[in-house]
Amino acid sequence: MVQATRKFSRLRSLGIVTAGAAALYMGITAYNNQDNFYRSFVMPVARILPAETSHNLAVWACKHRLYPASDYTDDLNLHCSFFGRLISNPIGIAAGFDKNAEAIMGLKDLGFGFIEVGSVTPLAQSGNPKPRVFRLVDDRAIINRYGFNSEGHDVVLKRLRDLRQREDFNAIVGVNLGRNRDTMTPIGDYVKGVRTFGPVADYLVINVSSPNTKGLREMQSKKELTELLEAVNAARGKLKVNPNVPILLKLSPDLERRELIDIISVINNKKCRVDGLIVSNTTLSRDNINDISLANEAGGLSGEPLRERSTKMIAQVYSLTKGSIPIIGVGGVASGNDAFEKIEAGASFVQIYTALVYEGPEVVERIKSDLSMRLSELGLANVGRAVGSNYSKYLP
Ligand SMILES: Cc1cc2nc3c(=O)[nH]c(=O)nc-3n(C[C@H](O)[C@H](O)[C@H](O)COP(=O)(O)O)c2cc1C
Ligand SMILES: *[C@@H]1O[C@H](CO)[C@@H](O)[C@H](O)[C@H]1NC(C)=O
Ligand SMILES: *[C@@H]1O[C@H](CO)[C@@H](O)[C@H](O)[C@H]1NC(C)=O
Ligand SMILES: CC(=O)N[C@H]1CO[C@H](CO)[C@@H](O)[C@@H]1O
Repeated sequence: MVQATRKFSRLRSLGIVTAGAAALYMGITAYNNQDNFYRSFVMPVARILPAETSHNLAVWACKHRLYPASDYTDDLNLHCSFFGRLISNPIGIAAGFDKNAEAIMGLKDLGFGFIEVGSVTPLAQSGNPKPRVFRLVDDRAIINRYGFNSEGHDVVLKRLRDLRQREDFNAIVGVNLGRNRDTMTPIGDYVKGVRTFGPVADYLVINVSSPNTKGLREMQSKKELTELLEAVNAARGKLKVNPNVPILLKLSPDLERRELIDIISVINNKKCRVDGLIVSNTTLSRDNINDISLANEAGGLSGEPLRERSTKMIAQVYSLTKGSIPIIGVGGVASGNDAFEKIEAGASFVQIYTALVYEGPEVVERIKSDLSMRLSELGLANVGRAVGSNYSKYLP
């Protein structure tokens, strides 16, 4: 037993050293442009490590800009307007990768058109006990129950301010706002988030992710959402700097159609207006999972098993809003085709997270070039032309 433990711990430290070396090596091989380097070398090494350690290592590598900067030039057909700002492509990194805004420049190097950091909670909090992240490798999926570990507003605000001072800063950065676990004033936490990050963010995100236990509570939740959105809108209106910062609402893929209709009726109310919707967060469902040993882990599921569910929900939201509110589509996107499906279902922009873990940083370039080619083949001059172009295909 002791023997085995010692062996395991030696293996683990070896893994950490090797993966660290691999991260460094990636910087060195930048110029060799080795295609499957990540999939054939880094990923197998990283797999030895606990999922959270690899995540931290990946953030660390981005922070120190060890990944080779992408030399792919975004085709003109990918250029688009993002809430009034021009971005060179519609592919972003989803919330939860760079929770504390440490790796923005490195993520920009990978070729993302926009970057979402967070979720950030007002006070620092450590989240759930470990282990709390699980790789379902054969399913190309992740289950996480981080529980919103965050360094808190002050630390993240300082990082964003410092970043904006830099001469070479040119990224579009959204901040995903969280609430503290033990807060007595959830709405107050989001209001604080708006006040703190409104002036330094290109957009803000709040979540209505947690699906209700139906029935009685529905009226209640409609009222709560109204209060929340009125409060954050009012807080934004009072900002001296950036009072028009876009506010986006991130939705759970587990909402029922009736709940979706309720949410949309709330945001149609002028005082509760939001500028965009993010569809979707992780799911609590365990459909389409092969790895039954991990399927019972509590937490939100992301990656391939979430893909279709999220695309269908995008189509529903698009049809309910008649395309009047931009949608960021997220959930299981790992290829140009996956991104195109989200777009034809109604998304104006697309985010990824889990695919980065399985495919490596090169996936960003691959998604962009395949998407661009697809648009050309279809004779579409710009990605905007494809938005919602076939949403009914994804409706029930
Ligand atoms: C490890 C992990 C942590 C996440 N943390 C957050 C978070 O803090 N806030 C949030 O809004 N979404 C979070 N997400 C959800 C992602 O932003 C995204 O909505 C979801 O993973 C679906 O996209 P994907 O299938 O491309 O990963 C997290 C996802 C993962 C895998
Ligand atoms: C996302 O979904 C998970 C469960 O799937 C939930 O715990 C979490 O609060 C949701 N919201 C955000 C912002 O991640
Ligand atoms: C919608 O998708 C279907 C099935 O893939 C395809 O046959 C059809 O041409 C598409 N329509 C448009 C307008 O893109
Ligand atoms: C990050 C964060 O604050 N997530 C919250 C999303 O909304 C649900 C329901 O209000 C909360 O339980 C989560 O903590």
